[in-house]
Amino acid sequence: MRAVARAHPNIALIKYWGKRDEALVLPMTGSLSLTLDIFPTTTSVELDALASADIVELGGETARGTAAERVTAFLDIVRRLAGSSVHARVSSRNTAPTGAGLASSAAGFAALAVAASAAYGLDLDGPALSRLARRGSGSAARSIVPGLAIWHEGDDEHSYAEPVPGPDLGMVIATLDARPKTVSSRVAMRASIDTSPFFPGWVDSTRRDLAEMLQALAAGDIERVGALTESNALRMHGVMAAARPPIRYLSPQSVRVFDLVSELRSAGLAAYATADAGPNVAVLAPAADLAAVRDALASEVPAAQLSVAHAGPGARLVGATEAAS
Ligand code: 2P0
Repeated sequence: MRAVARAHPNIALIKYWGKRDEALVLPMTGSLSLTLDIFPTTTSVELDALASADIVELGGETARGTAAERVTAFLDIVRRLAGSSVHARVSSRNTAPTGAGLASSAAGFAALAVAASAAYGLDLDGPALSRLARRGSGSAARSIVPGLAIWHEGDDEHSYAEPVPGPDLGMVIATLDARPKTVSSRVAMRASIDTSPFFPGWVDSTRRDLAEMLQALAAGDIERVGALTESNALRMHGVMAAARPPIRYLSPQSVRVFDLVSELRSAGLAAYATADAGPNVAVLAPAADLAAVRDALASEVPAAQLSVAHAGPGARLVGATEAAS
């Protein structure tokens, strides 16, 4: 069987930073994100009864080392669920600019979860797909879901993402530095748990932020949604700044964008900044204001590559699943 799936990246408004269980990828807290409509990843999975190992191709090149091992470990989970020992050919293509900090592992493992489960004949509903995607990369659990998504903390059975209603929000992604990061988020999360004295405070305050965010979204209170988004991101960066040795992903240019976004607010635009495990900044705004935010940033930070994103679709099969020829 062969199946092809497509998924989009997501950016968290309330961040996932720290695992309670590394093997099952269970988060310390819930998180909440917006799946975007730009930079999709398309992945095909084809079963090959004659192959003696999985064959993994990423961006047209044969994957080796950790990247290939993560895909094979993920397929092992799918095979266990399907009661199969057949290997697969996986081919995945990512459209985000390399190193854009656009959670390509989220889109990648969400697309792989949908394609692999279909190819192996599993019939999984949304929560089951999200639980499966989570095993590949935590944030992938959220890219299964369209638009606003909450990923619940909890045990293996209950830790999945599901849609959350809310206002029509989008993001302007400011890519400031496309070089790959030197510390992976997986390693940085572990260092934060092990050495940052602020980590317990992060867990408590993020749980409160998440509850408050759900109320603000339900009320359509964009100012509250934005203020929580910006504050939660800076708290995450504060937690890792307090690790030993310290971890800092934000660059002087990132900080400059946070300042510019604050100036945009003074000028009357509802714009709020967030940043993940890298120097690039995502600016949250009502969908109707995204073009104005992009134009304002374009004149102030001409070196940044700016991409406008609206709420995007959840991971899904593209075309019919078919018997391999
Ligand atoms: C997030 N990040 O909520 C946070 C904010 C980065 C900063 O989820 O170890 O690639 O594969 O579960 O999902 C990035 O972490 O980590 C991430 P793993 P993942 O979007």
